[in-house]
Amino acid sequence: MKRALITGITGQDGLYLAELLLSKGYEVHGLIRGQNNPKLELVRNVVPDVHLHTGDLLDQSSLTRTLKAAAPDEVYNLGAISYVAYSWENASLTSQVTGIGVLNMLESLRLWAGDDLSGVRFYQASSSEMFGKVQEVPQRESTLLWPRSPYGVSKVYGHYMTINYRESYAMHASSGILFNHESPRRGPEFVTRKVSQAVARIKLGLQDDITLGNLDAKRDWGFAGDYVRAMWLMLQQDQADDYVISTGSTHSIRDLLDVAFARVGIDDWTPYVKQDPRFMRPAEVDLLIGDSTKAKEQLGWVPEVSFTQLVEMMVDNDLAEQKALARS
Ligand code: NDP
Ligand code: GDR
Repeated sequence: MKRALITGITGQDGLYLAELLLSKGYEVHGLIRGQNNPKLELVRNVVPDVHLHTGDLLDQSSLTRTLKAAAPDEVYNLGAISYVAYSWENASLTSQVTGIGVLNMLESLRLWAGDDLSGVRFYQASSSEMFGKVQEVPQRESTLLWPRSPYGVSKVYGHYMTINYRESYAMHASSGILFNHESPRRGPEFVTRKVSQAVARIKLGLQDDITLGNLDAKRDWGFAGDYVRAMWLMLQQDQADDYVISTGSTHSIRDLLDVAFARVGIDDWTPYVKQDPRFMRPAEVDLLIGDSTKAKEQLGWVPEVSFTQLVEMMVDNDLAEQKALARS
């Protein structure tokens, strides 16, 4: 039985990945931080078979201790401060967790495994946010990185540190450059979930409107369940490498509003949507669209859920969730 360790187990991707690995017969370990993590109950409900270890990416000895206890064949480093807007307000902390946290994990792996790193494989959660200011359309593995947020800069650090450990120590360390991926488990601070929750509440008469920032930014949105499959596939290859994971289609926030409101029978959303500079960013990533040809050819990976299916899935889930909340 293979063993895997997931950091960021309480997050959207951590839960989907844990479900996937358990379904494949893995023994799954998760790193959980904090004295009384509010997501602990969720993890225990969704994936009760996961073994949890207390630790933090900022506390290297907790990582080394966790590696000793879990003895993983595969490590998926998903833990991060992942909300881009927050990263300007907490730039130093974001750099520590999202950037240096990767180094802490890589060093812990080296300390734990010693000179022979052949028994362990590492996945780093890199991001399309590293592309930032548009240099090439669509973006692929070779596209110049030009991050536009403290989060993006931190991810570039983690990305190159992963490559550096692969080249320096012959580590099986891969980086997935994942474009935005969403699901009913997406945090409510991200725009897709903010919209799907608001649309459900507006439909049910629980909320009057929604206030957003930039409606013109374009993102390549996919389904998180599809994307965790790509993470696993990367660690099953003979050689470690870096892969862009994306759908190859891009949509604006306006397109997102079109599909989400249409799902509840509202064709004109303009009366329900307000804009506030509070939700604008100091620097924006205007256009993301990925070319995942390499992942298709080498991993056999293709996304299965379309943009419309994804948004409708999220709105339907929030309608059911809000109805249940209103009843209780
Ligand atoms: P989430 O924000 O849902 O989850 C982030 C996870 O990181 C949480 O489990 C959180 O735990 C954990 N975490 C935060 N700080 C620390 C810390 N100091 N030590 C250990 N763990 C910590 O993110 P997603 O699931 O959406 O994303 C997973 C990874 O993929 C992240 O690294 C993200 O940056 C990256 N990514 C995500 C994309 C997306 O579109 N979803 C696209 C590209 C990359 P806690 O509950 O304790 O806060
Ligand atoms: P992003 O996701 O920054 O791409 O990072 P987010 O959903 O936060 O923003 C997407 C776009 O929507 C615009 N926007 C708003 N965003 C939020 N959150 N709230 C609003 O009210 C709002 N109005 C407009 C933003 O300006 C932006 O252009 C996500 C995260 O998961 C990262 O961790 C990951 O690395 C990248 O995706 C790929």
